[in-house]
Amino acid sequence: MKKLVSVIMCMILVLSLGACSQEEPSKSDTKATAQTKDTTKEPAKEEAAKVDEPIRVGFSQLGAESDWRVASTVSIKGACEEAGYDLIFSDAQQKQENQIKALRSFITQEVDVIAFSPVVESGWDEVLEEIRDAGIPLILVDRSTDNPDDSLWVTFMGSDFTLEGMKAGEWLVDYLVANGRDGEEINVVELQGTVGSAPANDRKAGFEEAIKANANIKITKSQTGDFTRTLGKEVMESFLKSGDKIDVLYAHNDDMALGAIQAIKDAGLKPGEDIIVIGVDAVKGAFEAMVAGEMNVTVECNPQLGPQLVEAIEMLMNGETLPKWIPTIEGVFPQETAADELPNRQY
Ligand code: GYE
Repeated sequence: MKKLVSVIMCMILVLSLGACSQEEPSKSDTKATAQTKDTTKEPAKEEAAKVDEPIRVGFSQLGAESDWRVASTVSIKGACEEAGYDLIFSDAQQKQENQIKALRSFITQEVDVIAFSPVVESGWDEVLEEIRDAGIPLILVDRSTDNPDDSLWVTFMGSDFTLEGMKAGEWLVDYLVANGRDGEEINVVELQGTVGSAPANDRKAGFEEAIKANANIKITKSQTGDFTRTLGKEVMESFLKSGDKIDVLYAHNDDMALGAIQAIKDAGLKPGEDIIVIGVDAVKGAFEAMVAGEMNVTVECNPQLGPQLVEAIEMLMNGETLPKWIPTIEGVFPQETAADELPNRQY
């Protein structure tokens, strides 16, 4: 496929510039600029046959730990299928070593494009270089890495997790003021996402930044629940068992918040009233909990990245240059908006 794009690019260059290199085009040629985009209009007969060869995409998903993740997988598989791609999909079950294995197998299979959602931020340097050396374009989906060399990937598409954390913290500050509780000692317990992951690191930092001017709001306990409902419940149970005063739960995703809501109820308390519950993701379950009055707010994080991924792959295959970051646009949904919004939620 990429060879074809390059051949077509050359054909156009012959027409427009009267010259074309006979050299074997390299895979990175697919990253050339957009001026050759219309060249596919009238391909020669044998080239037309190759146009039909499906684009081969290797996608390494990090797991299936939350409703968000499941929705993201559905979106990616659906969009790739609709685009007619040959998708090689691999689920790493939250294990970095499984992702590295999958990435190496995509290199061996010489796919046209590799896309992946890194489970944690660190530890990818070697495999990212192997992908670059193989000349396969790489797209980071949903989570980024801490490697400072952004020439290793074509684009990162996903959310601003720091901003999401800030929105959660700002909502809390405003909510306390609106309810006449500003100045009151407020103890927040935090359920962190997967240790070392970009959304856990950044949602923590963003929230802390947003509350830091309010000395009365303190994070008194903070532990990972690995983004799962089961651990969210277990960790919240242990927080509650300590007997310390808890005013607010800030969970880095809705699944952990929903698990914690169960723990709060089991302890004979009213989630959403006795303890303010803040989540992130805006999955359907959070809206149901808000309608039931058991959760106070969720900050949106959009998992429907499939169509964006396909759009990026098409641009790449057409030789267009992609922006280094394709950010996702997201909102905040407080409890009072939940009943109206619930019917619109697709995941
Ligand atoms: O918030 C959480 C999931 O990386 C943005 O991962 C994603 C996060 C999402 O497990 O629910």
